[in-house]
Amino acid sequence: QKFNVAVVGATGAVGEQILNLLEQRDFPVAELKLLSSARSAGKVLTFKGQDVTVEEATPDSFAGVDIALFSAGGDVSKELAPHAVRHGAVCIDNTNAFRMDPDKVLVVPEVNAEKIDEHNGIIANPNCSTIQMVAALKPLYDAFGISRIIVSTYQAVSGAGHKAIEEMLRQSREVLNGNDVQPDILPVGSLPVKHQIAFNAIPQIDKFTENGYTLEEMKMVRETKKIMGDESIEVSATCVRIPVVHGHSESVYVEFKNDYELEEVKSLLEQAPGITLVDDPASQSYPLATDAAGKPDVFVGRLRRDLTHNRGLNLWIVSDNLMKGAAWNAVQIAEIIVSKKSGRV
Ligand code: 11C
Repeated sequence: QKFNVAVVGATGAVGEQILNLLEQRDFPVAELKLLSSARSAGKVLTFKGQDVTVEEATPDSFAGVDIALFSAGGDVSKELAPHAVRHGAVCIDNTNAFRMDPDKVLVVPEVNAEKIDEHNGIIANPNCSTIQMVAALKPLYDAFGISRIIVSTYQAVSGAGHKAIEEMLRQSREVLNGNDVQPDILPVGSLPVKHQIAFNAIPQIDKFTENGYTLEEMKMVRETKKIMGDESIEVSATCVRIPVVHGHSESVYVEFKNDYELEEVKSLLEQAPGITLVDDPASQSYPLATDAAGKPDVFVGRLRRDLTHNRGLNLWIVSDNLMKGAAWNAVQIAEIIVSKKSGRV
């Protein structure tokens, strides 16, 4: 059985990876619709050797579509996903539009795949920095319970799209050539103040909220509780943009409810789906963004018992933000949906 698939935001950084994955995974596509804003409409992309012209996304673009993957920004999803649902499509939405809506499920297959069956037409894909953290912590949560998480992130510029990547590379060349830098996009394109990202670390991702935390930080707090299905987990986050192109890195302190052994943690992570353990200080082996780039897994290492709390564990979690953090998580969900529709599970 094959399915009509629409990719909304096909020319963006995430849309590009979704197309690559649909091709590499030989996803059962009958007809593929590539949709975008009016600005990008008319571009020609290639899928399995065939040229496909990008069309402007409108409420009627979804007639006959079975699965629609959205990654064109929250406003586009809010406007168009309900129309896709009206036309009978299942939407997998990569934006912040529906994540915290109590009627919408928020899914990381390694954590709560069972929620897919409860969808009302829209399945929300979490924020990249949340996905990699919960995927790594889930097996530990199941074994020991989690009372508290304190996370600091080191996030790649690709999380802010193609233009942010170009800006980082351009600024790096300017600095190396001894020229002045004119920041243009980061930290937030729509805000008036911009900061240099080349050779810098910017402790702001997305806008500030009323409590002094940024929206990115609050996404990590709220989404973690929803995906884990446990409002009692205390989460505190500091999110920082660094001049890396692909791959978010995270320093995570997790406090368990029960006692744990480090060897048990290692063996749980070794067996966990989608997780690769890279943890050998003797050979200086630990996860690196440059190794994670382009790969689907979440990489975990630097495991060590906290020096101040016996039930505390420190770890380093790295994943390609455009892969497991966005496109791969969405395509994984789509694969589960088509297996169910085809009666394969
Ligand atoms: C970043 N995490 O790295 C953001 C990108 O809510 O899906 C993803 C934003 C989102 O800038």
